[in-house]
Amino acid sequence: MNTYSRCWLDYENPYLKKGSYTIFREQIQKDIAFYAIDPSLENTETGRVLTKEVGNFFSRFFEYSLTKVPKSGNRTLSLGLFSWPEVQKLLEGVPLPKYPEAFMIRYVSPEKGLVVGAKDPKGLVYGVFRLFSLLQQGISYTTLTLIEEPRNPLRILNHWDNLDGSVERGYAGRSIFFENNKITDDTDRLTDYARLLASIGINGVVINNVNVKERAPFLLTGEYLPDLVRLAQLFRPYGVRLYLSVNFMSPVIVGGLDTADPLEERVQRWWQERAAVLYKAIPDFGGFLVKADSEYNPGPHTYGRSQSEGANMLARALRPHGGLLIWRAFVYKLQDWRDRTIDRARAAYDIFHPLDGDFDDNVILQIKNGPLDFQVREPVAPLFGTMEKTNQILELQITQEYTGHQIDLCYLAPQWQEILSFDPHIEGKPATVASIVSGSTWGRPHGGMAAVANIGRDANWTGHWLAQANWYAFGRLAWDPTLSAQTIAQEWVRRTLSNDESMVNRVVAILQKSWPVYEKYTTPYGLGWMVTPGTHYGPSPEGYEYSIWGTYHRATHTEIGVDRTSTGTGYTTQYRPYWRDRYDKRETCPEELILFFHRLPYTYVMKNGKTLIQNYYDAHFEGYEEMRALQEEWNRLEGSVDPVVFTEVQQRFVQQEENARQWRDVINSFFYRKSGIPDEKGRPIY
Ligand code: GCV
Repeated sequence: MNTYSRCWLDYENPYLKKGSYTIFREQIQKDIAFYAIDPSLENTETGRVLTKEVGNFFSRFFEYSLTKVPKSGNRTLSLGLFSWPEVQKLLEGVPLPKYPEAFMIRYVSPEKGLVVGAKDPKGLVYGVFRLFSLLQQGISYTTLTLIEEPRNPLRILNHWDNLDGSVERGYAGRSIFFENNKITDDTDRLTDYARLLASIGINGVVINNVNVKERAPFLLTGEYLPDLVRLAQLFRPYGVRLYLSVNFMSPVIVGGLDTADPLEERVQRWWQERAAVLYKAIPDFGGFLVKADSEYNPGPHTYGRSQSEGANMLARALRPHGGLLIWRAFVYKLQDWRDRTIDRARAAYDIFHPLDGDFDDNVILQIKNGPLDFQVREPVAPLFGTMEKTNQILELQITQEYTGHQIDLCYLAPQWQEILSFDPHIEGKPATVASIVSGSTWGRPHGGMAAVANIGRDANWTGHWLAQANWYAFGRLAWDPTLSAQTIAQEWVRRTLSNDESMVNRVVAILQKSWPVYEKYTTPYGLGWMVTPGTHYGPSPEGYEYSIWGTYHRATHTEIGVDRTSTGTGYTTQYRPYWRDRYDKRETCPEELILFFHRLPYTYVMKNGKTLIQNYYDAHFEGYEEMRALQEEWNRLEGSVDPVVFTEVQQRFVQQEENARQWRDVINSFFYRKSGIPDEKGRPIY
């Protein structure tokens, strides 16, 4: 009996073994009876992992075992590096991918069998998991020639886990890594975690919160080293590198120095020594992630130094060991709400854009998708189109801080897809956020995607069962940002809930509608920030209005929103002219973001001929009804999915209904009470 879910790697899930499964199984049993592994991997961790995975998959999913043979041949699954002559023989004449982590899967013939070849051991692990994914979905392999390589070099999860076991913005139970200021030793679960990551191509994990507080700075000391070594060893065969968040003040907090000034030699030496100790113990340690000069976390500004001076100092300590320094661009000042000269949305660009070209080559700037903070919808951060000489990582949030706490359903891949495909309109250079962060637009050596994990110790890992799809989707998009949210959802449902075609379509439809529905009953048109302060769940229209956080809508009885145009706060001038001009004008500004960029009267007439306030009322009434329709559609799936999954999701929908009703009525009442304008349709407003 499993105490926790194997998610999309549950090869015994009976709901996946229905319909055409039996025919498929008979076929594969005829076609594949043996397996062979590259002898150069025989005594390596990768070799052991592959052997285990092959055994596990065939015995549990297809319910028969493959016999190990020394070489490729009749009815054999051959697994090896491109350097293995057996693989070369099987892939003769086929152009092989050249990049690290790439793999190739090919069914050669019944006599020669199926081959997974790769450039390096990591690629081979990815290839094997990919093959199993295809087989699990019942995809025909007899004409298969598949070459894949990741578009992003870095595909990293950020855990906001604290050493006491709590998780900041975590909605899935306690940390899988920490408890009582110790690193946990639940090897089985952590190994399954690493397997799940490898199976979707994630190659790095930052295990601790970017707010490095209480005991967390001590992760850098000898005290935790043996446990970090243990974690790194556990991750290594799955191609996952370990990273740590560090506190910029560490030299003072744990080093006994009286300063953390990046230009002080003693400080530099301290970091160099810490890095050397870490790398001696963990040669493939990934590097540091830093939140500095942000939300009470000190940084170089404390000493009058710039962000690049701070980042480069740390990067130079890591550089001799091949380490990376990931520096967050989430830097802004807390403010007095009375002060209208400050617009928080401007902060990252104002601080970092002048530093383009100043960062060392092993520094990567990690930029949140939008200029504020993971709202249900924000424009894409302007730094993405304007930092030509800086490595960049896109930071997304899988954990649903502002999108329903994994109580409300919100499949985020459609949002991420929009962000990744955004074209910043760089003059003379076709580009998207995806191509920029991958490094390809400007030929940067490093780049990729990171996301704040939604994972905890709950039996289903993510609180809401369907929130597993967000974890899954992040990995798949980081591997290939051109995949569609719909395709990923289909894949996830087929591997997790049911392989029945009509079930797949119905669950995918629920997932695909969930983000737009959540947006409608919360804060559409780019308004954001009407959440309950602190928790960020449920409505509180003026909760952030008179606070220090710089997130205001400044509603009066006639109008609402912040004027961020060229003649307002000037935020739009941070974009390339194409977008600046479009965002500047009400007529050309995309309506889904209009209240992000413009301050509008409630009576402003929108493209559909209705006023802004009427659209707001309609969105909330409709959003609630649409949420109810998703709930009812789920209720109709009883009997077609695992009963535990069915019931637990059903319970979440009950909570979501209450939340959606609350949002609808609180927001509508707020608008009505401010404006005195009634709903044209006379629906109840309080
Ligand atoms: C980890 C928001 C969240 C904080 C988070 C911060 C960040 O402000 O509410 O919990 O801190 O973002 O991204 O650093």
